Amino acid sequence: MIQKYKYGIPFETDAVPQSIPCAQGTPSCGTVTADESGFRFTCRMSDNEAVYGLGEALRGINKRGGRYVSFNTDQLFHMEDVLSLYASHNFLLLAGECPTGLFFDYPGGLEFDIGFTQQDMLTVSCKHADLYLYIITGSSLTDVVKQFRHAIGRSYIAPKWAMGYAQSRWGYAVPQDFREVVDHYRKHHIPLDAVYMDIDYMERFKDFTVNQETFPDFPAFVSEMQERGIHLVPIIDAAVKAEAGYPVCDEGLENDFFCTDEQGKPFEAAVWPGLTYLPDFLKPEVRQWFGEKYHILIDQGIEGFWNDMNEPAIFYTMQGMEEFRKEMQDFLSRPAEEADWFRVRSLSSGLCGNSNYQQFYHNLNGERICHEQLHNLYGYNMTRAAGEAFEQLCPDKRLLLFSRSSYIGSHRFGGIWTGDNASWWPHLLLNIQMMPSLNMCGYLFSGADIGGFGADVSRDLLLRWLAFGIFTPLMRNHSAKDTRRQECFRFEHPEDFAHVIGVRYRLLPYLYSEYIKAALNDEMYFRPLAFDYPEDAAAREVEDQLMLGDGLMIAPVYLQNASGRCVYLPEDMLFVKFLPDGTLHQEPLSKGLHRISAALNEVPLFIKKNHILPLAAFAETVAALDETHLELIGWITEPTSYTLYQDDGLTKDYSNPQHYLTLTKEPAKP
Ligand code: MIG
Repeated sequence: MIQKYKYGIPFETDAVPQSIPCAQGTPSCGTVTADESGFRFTCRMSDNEAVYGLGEALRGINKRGGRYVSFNTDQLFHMEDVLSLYASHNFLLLAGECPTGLFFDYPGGLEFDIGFTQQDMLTVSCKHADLYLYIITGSSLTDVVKQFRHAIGRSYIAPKWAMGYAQSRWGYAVPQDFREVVDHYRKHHIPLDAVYMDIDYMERFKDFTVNQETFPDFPAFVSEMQERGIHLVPIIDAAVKAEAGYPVCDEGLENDFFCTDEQGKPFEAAVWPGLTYLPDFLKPEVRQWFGEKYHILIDQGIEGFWNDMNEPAIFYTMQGMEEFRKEMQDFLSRPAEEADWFRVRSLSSGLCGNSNYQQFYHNLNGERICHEQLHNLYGYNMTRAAGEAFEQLCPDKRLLLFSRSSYIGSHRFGGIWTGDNASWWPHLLLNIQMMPSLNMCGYLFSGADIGGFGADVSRDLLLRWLAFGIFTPLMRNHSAKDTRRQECFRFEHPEDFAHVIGVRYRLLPYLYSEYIKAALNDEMYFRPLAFDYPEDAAAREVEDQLMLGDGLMIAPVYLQNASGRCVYLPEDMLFVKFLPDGTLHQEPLSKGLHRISAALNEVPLFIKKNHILPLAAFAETVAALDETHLELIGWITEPTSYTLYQDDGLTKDYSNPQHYLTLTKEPAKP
């Protein structure tokens, strides 16, 4: 059951398209105070009551014991004590006696204190008491999530090719950079379906342009890549370069499509292109206008995009620079003082700070609203602009779309990647822990930068990360400029990488089937063990293993120099290891604790007893997969079946019964 409570005058975020009448009275769970001083929800938690949710947030699967702030931030350092990442996924799931979901539909900064200040207290608070609170109760954690997911609407579905392995790197600039990547991948028979284009393909970082000097015939280059089985996926940044004669800028100015400053003039902020304007994506007409621009690249053969910098990220404003210069002049005009160092340091880092969000406005239905109050909706509405436009531009075709910033609601239009992580071992674990939380909030097509974005990767970290990344719907290796080159072929024994990535393709019939079914049925693709085994106290505390779809459990190795790990089996399972020679190690294991070994070039997974895992033969692209000949593996003691979803991977005829195949397997004769 979902109950919706209204406080003050909420902004309509469209996070919940399902119409739910507002309940009267006070919520059945917790205590609310809502007045001029703000909004505050408090609720006592019982000992050991786990709290799940928050989607893209730091720390473990169980969020208890921490603080979190929903305030979308271009966050370069994902450390344990950082409170905000790029997203606001204000959904919590209390795993007490009666599983309860809470969704705070509030577009500004929102704070969660989940037993941090006081161990048994949950407090959620914000400055303005204008919001909707949804309280969802159900028979189980899974049931609550399903109801919530149903209310927020069906998750975006990516084309199948987008589940192939992809290589990306900030710095690829000229055709040769892309050709080199593809040449090496093909030479070493490491599967590859896509190469991402970061900002350097554009003409001076102008959205919807392609640098004509470096790509004189872009459509020809796109089709050259397509002929080699490669999809190019360009980036689009939120901000539009302020430059007379650049059509996107001119049109935006003519039509008042940009956010404005205090004086009502288009607000200027600097990002990669230099000074830019910020499209006011909260206006439907701006979404339509900006969304249609994607056709410029679609017409040249492009089938997918990633939207970046849409928190929105701001490096500085001219006003901020002016103040900075004044301070510097004052500093230079007199002898140095001890405190100067601290002042100068905070001055320059403060330029890109959150104070910028108070300085510009959205103009909606004749009302001027300060950006800060609607801040968390910006990236959502950029994704929505593209998603809505794709429905118009190519109604029958799935395009790839994912974003950096998000708010619940954007999951209907695109996926997300989890931003600028680093090549640190703990970020591999973070990736594992974040995935089920994202699924709770509707983000199924998602993944982290495999190998880590910042810092220098090591070969073993990349291999271990890939051995987890093969399970995430978005499987992309991406890294920052000036870090160690991270393409698989740069390391010793590329055949090990070919093998590990190859397992993704062997599993793809199952992974794709589970991904689509999860989207169509409002289910989670990745689940914490606690969801499937709520009565099992040991399973409830597992933070480094995940259930995946119908019959799988995964337990990735995420520590350096480990030749294996301990795994808790909540029931009897078949331990399967994909060995580098292409064969499988299969070993039935009984419920309980086990220590398994897994070399760097091996991929371990577990299949629940009496469940089937279909496997395809190795292929180098999704298009080359032979899905008519599937090997069925499993520890089968009774006749067992599996419903496999298969379609063309590109159109949207999801409900066609012909897409559902029943695979059956009989126990082996003694
Ligand atoms: O200020 O486009 O998260 O994936 O490579 C950095 C360059 C801007 C941030 C993205 C990252 C991307 C980078 N971008």
